[in-house]
Amino acid sequence: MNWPALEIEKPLGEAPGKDYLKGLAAGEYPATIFRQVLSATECEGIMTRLIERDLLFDPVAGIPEKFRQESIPEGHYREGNEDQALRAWRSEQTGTVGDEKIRIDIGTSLGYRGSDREGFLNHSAESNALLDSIFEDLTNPIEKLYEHLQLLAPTQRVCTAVEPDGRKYGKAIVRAHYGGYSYAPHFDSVRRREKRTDYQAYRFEHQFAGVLVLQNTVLDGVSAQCRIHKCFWEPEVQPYLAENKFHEYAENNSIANADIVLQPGDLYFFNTGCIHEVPGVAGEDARVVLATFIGYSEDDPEIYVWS
Ligand SMILES: O=C(O)CCC(=O)C(=O)O
Ligand SMILES: [Fe+2]
Repeated sequence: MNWPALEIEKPLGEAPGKDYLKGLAAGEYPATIFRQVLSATECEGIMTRLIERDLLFDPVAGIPEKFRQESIPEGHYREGNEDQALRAWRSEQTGTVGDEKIRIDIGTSLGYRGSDREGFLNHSAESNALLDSIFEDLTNPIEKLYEHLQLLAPTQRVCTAVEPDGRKYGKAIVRAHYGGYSYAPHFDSVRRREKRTDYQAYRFEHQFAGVLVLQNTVLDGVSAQCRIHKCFWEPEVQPYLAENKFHEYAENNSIANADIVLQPGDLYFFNTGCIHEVPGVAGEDARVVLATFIGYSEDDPEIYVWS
C-alpha cells in the first residue's frame, strides 16, 4: 500500500507541468511537495510581523480575550445560501478542554462566509488589502505559493478567483491553530460539499489545496502533520465522517494513507476531494499555515486560487 508523495525539485526536469496536476487530480499520489520555498528565517520574520500587528498572539502569555472571540470552531462551514453553520464532523470535545483550541483566520474563508455573497466579496476585498500590507518588506508567502503552482501548470494561468463583475475572492488565508486544534477526517469541495452553484469557483472539476507551513507545533518530538487517505469522498463515506468513524472504515477497507511531513517553509499541494485530516498536537506554539484552495480542470485555461 505504497502511496508516496511527489517531492518536486527545482528547476523542474524535462517533463514539467501539466501532468503534475493531472496526477494530483487522479489521485496518483497524495501530494506534491516543494521544500523550503521560504527559509526558516523568513518564516520567523513573518511570524514576528503577524504578532507585532496584533493579528496573532504569542501563547506564552495566555490567550487574549479578543482572540477567544474571533476563534473559528472546529469543522464549521456553510452550505449554499444557508446562514446556519454546519459541522463537518462531530466534536469529541466539550466544555473547558475545547476552549483552549483556538483557530485564528487572517483572511476570508469561502467555506465559512460564502453563504452571504455580498458579505463574502466585501470581506474578501478588505482581506486582500490587509494581506498586501502585512508582508511589506518581507518575502511575500502568497506570491511564493502562486509562483510554485504556476510552475506545475505552465500552459494555464494561475490567478485569484474572480466573479464576472471583477470582484475577487480572498487570495489566501493565514490560519493559526493553537492548543492542538485539529481537523478530523473530511473533504473540501465547493461543488460537492458546499454546493456553491452561484460562484465561478463551482465550474472546476477538481479542487486542490495549497498550504505553506509558516510555523510548526511540536510535542514530544511529534509535529502536527496532514494525513491524506487514498479515498475520494463519495456519499457512501459520509456517514463515517459524520460519526467520526472514518478510521474504522479505512482499516476495514485497507485504504492507504500518507503522512505529509513538513518543516516551516515547506509548501504542499493536495487533492481536497481525498479524505484528509490534521491530528492536533497541543505543543507550546501554534501551527500556522498560509492556506489556499485551487480550482482545476484539465481543459480550462485558468486555475483559480481562493481561500
Ligand atoms: O492545514 C492543513 O495542512 C490542511 C487543513 C485543511 O484540511 C483545511 O483547511 O481544510
Ligand atoms: Fe481540508
